Amino acid sequence: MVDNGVSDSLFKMPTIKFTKLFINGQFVDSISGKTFETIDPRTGEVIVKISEGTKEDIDAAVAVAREAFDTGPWPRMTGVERAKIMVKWAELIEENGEELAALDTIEAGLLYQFTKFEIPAAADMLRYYAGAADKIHGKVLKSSGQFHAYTLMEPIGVVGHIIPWNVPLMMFFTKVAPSIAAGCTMVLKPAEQTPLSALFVAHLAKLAGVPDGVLNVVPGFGPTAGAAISSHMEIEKVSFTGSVETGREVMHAAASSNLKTVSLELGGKSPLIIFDDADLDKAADLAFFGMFFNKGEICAAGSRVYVQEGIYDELEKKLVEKAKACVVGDPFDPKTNQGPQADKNQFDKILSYIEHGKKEGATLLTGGKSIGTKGYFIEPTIFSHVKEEMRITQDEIFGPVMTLMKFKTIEEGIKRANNTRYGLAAGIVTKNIDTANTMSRSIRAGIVWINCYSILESDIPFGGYKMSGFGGKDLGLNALHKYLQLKSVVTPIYNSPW
Ligand code: TXE
Repeated sequence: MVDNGVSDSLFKMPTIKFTKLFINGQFVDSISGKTFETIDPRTGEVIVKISEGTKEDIDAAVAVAREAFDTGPWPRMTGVERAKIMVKWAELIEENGEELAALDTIEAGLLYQFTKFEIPAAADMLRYYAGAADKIHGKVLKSSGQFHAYTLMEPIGVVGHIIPWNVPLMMFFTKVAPSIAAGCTMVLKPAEQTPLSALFVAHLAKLAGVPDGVLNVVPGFGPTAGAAISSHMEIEKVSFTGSVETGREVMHAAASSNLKTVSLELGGKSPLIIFDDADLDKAADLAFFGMFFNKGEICAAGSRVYVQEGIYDELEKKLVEKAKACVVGDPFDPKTNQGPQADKNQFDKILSYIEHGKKEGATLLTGGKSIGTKGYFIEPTIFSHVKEEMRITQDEIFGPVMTLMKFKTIEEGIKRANNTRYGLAAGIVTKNIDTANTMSRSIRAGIVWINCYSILESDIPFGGYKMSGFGGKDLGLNALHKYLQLKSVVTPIYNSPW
């Protein structure tokens, strides 16, 4: 064991096979020949060099995606034909699951035991949208007598996907599965921290029979490759998950280029409200999981925990015990509960928020420090005596930092839960159905979990209210419609005067 908890014997570096841009069904060097390094967050050391896509590479990828959309088979196939290929792709993902899981663990610090769930979930997402691919249709409209009219649902065209690093494969398929089922072609930029699994699944897409040019993956940085997507004149839609600040830039670029449609899934500062009637142990488990799952790098993390006064002291005690017992270390080790933060920026950001919290006068109940001298490990941290206006209560920290607060009445619970510029998710813990119903209707968030937390499945729409985003939800059948557009067709019935 070295001092950051990474055991050499558990170091499972997979052989890295794909490090170049995937354009038109081929792995190619970037036009500039530039590369960048992807980093192992367990050690801060380089894993491998990746070809760095810039504007020229995005242009090349968009050109082939355009060609594939305008003249290629993908948008013209039947839904059943697309579905067969998607199902084959899902099978290949499962067959290569261990290797894919290791790539997300090694780049993003996800627990290996979790990535093994991530793989079948990603494959099922493909199957879910494959099942919808042949059910895309319009409607026959009321005729005026002379005219027959109907609608068609058509793929929107070339799509640009810009995704983050926190759950790389889930993010990839959240965007790609519905858009590819819809018949779109696309260019996807993975986050610079986590390009490996995206490149690997692109290779599997080709093996499954996805035609060249339909799916292009261009790793690179945000201000260059990412901005080239959001400002591209030949991309009809951009779908983005990431920070509010970058979401704004994406919107600006879309507005000042070709007015492409934009979907944004941005951050959150989600409340979990626990009422006096809750089962204490279950509530503590749920609050702990809701906040610390994936080291807090989950946009829906329940980072503001409000506990009703009758059970506050006991619950606080239980949460602190859990945090102290949490094993932070090598994400490949099955005994580990929390791996490293995904990168140095994130690590520094979280530690600086912890310092803010202390300076602002919150009480640090447990944690608050980094662990070891290598890698990006941070103790699970809980603050109490937190005020609503503090930065640790208002800003998305995206790390293992819980703010614990006390409330008295249901009205106060509602008011404080809604006291945020975000509106991604919320959780309620109660045995009282009236309380659950009142809360779920009063909280302004895109998803409300009652007596559970962070349950995300292919058929449950996910996306925010307020500054957590807009432009159509991810997941669910609604997501398919983000990548379709409606056309009306009108024709005279007979004996037309026209
Ligand atoms: O995000 P960015 P970062 C939040 C979380 C985190 C913070 C910063 O609070 O601490 O954002 O993370 C690409 N034009 N979330 O810096 O910058 C970038 O290359 C086009 C919440 O990683 O938003 C990457 O692919 N693209 C979140 C993607 O945008 C640009 C998940 C996300 O990066 C760009 C991640 C530009 N100008 C972070 N600049 C969630 N909602 O789940 C960057 N990118």
